[in-house]
Amino acid sequence: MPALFAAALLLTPALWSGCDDVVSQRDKPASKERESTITLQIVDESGTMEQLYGHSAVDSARVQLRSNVHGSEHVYYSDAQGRVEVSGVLSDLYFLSISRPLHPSEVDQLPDLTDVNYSLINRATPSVQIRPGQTEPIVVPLDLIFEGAPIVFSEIYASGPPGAGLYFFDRYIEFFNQTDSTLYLDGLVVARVYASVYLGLNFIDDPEFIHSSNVWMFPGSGTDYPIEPGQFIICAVDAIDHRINAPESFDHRGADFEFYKPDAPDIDNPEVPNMIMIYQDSGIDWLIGGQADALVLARMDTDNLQWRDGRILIPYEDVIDGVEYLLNPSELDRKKLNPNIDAGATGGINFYTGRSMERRVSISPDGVRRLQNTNNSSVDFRINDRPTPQYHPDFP
Ligand SMILES: [Ca+2]
Ligand SMILES: [Ca+2]
Ligand SMILES: [Ca+2]
Repeated sequence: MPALFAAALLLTPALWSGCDDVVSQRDKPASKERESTITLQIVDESGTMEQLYGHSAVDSARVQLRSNVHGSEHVYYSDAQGRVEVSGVLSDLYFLSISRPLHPSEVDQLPDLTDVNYSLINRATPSVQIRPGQTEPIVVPLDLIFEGAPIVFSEIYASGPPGAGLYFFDRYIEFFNQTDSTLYLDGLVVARVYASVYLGLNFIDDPEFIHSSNVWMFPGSGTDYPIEPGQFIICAVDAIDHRINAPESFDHRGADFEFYKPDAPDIDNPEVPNMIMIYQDSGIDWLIGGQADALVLARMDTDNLQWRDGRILIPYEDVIDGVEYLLNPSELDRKKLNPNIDAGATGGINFYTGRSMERRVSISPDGVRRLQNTNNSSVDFRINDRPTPQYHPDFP
């Protein structure tokens, strides 16, 4: 963790509170002053709890706090009144992930809901500031979401390997089948969310669409490329043995797919199926940001594309999953992906460090292992020192 937050430490005044730590180890009273006790009041704003129990308090919610500067994590469960007492934590900005899955028996009592995988989550409040002397409870509203994303981004490796100069063609993205059924990747779209700091363009608040100038599609005509329950697949920039160019990198000859850009001098491994380029306005290969970017997986009508100002429009309702990453993941004001798809951001990885971003495993009360997807990458993802292509270390 320390390296992950090194960038944040250099950039924020929190550095000075970090220095206080060293002093305060010899000066206990000062240290005590910086620890805070606050109450979170978890309130359902969707009307679901009201409908079920006649009040808006959310009981049994799993509340996860992660300190921005210190990296420490705390997990609590709300009581019958929807309260969580957070005690003895250091003052800081905390990323917040709250999830209260609805029990199937609760869903049964709600005629508007058609499936079983619903959760109340804190979409509108991805973080809280905890300061000493706060006496008023912090009220955190929850929304109802359908947790149905059948296929999720499980890992993004974009930084490039160490010790190989400016080499970064070993990048890959990894997907995971969260369901109990065989699914098909055929025709699914992978797109990069467009924004331009230089042109002052950012479509984060667009009410309908993601704007993209980098859109690729899985091959196949419907049932050619299955992904089995619990399977991890990778799409590599080039399906070659990268260890020839970068000793710290990987042999991607066994990749599931590769991005082959037909209008460029790109490499095509005939053994590995190619991702199909729909549109990419620049670059000699599939190109994503090494330190910051946002990607979505979508199922959309690629025969009738909608365009605006030279970019493809992707309806939000077609998005299956989306992830944003930033060089400083606490700077959420730099986001470009709508918070309804990803309320937070992972990242904090510098170029050529060989590190990747990987979704965490969550274990349900009945012991089922899934990848955490609360639509908040600040808490759903963690950082790997070594990428894990086609597997997850916590997923036997
Ligand atoms: Ca390629
Ligand atoms: Ca190929
Ligand atoms: Ca992996």
